[in-house]
Amino acid sequence: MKIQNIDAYQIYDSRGFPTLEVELELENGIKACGLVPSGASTGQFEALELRDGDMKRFRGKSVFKAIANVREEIAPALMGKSVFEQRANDELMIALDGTENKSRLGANAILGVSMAMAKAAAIARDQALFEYLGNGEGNLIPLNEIQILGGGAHAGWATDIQDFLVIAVGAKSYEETLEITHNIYHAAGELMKKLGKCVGIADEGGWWPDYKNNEEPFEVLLEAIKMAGYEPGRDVAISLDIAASDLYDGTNYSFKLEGKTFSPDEFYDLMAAWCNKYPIISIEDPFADTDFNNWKRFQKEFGSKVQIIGDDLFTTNIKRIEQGIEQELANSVLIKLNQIGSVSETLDAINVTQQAGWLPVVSARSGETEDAFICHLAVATNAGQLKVGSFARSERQVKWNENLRIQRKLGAKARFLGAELYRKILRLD
Ligand code: 2PG
Ligand code: MG
Repeated sequence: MKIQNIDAYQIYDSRGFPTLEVELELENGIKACGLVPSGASTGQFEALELRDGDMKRFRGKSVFKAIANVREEIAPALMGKSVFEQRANDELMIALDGTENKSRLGANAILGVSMAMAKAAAIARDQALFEYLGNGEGNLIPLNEIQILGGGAHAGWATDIQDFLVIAVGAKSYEETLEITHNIYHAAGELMKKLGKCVGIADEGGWWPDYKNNEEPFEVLLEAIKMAGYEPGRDVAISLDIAASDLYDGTNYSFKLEGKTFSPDEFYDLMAAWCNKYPIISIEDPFADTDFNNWKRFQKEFGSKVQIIGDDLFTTNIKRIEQGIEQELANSVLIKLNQIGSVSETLDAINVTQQAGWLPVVSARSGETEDAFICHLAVATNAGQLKVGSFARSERQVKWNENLRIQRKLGAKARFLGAELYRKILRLD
């Protein structure tokens, strides 16, 4: 089944920023689209998102060059190739780009084509995307990590910490995780509004808080969990994305909200104190992407109690993940398609993570689209966990809802492990 045509055009993400949609057509007329997400707290080691930088158009954020690269360079190179040769076609685009970080053609251009190709191939095989990507082996419905309060780069630095999330560790089914999260999200909103602490909605749908320090949100989370009728730690655990690279200047960490500066040792102590004080099951980017000493020490001390996720640390980059595994920097990897820029490399990143006995967490970006590709990716690879921001707004809900559809399609074959999957890396008792 040959690729007959590839086109791209500018669409807009959940922040209203330009991104691109790629439409790929097969010789039999089948068409599929790949919609590219975009981050705000991006890691320095991510593949390059090509933007035009013309301040007269979309404040520099238009993607017309990436679109031209799809039309003028990628499309002619892939014309007539088999759509089922995902890896060879991805490699061809990577070679055509010729740079280490996809900076010539743009990771956004390459990823849009790569995603559209996988979707078109699945349709051509008359399979769901998760079946095609996983060769029929994927059947694990992920446990979700859901944001209740947003901060950092997603909420005008209302808090220095980026994500305050919950994980319904006591849930026995995917539906139950959604019900629990729904109840907590609304309990937290009501509580914060009553106290005058909610000033809006952050980029990923969580509440935009107004607090004086970074610890007050923990109290709200605990209170909201209890108000909703659950026991913190037993039914519902806390998860954090510190996004600490944003807080680090190469020497020290700082909290703008509190006007405090921390040496790396002091910041370590703070992260350790929070993990000891609160029912935290998962923590992402507790340290900067270059602060390997702290990562190593933290994994040694907390790696059997807490899921320690590298996001900016690894940027879905196989070489960086392998380095992390070798040096025992963490026990989990956040997986984002556009950090690396092709479907094949993302599948490889998940595979390397799982081979090491670590847990992958498939993730959306803060700038999302109506595409639910990541749900299929998570189920196809039996990744086990999904992070998609909060439990509100359609660019988020489209993902939570897609999991319900995938589960229906799998029928009796669908599995849900919930918090049991943490037994792979943590001593839960
Ligand atoms: C993150 C993501 C999603 P962004 O840091 O994990 O929450 O944010 O897409 O802005 O990098
Ligand atoms: Mg992150």
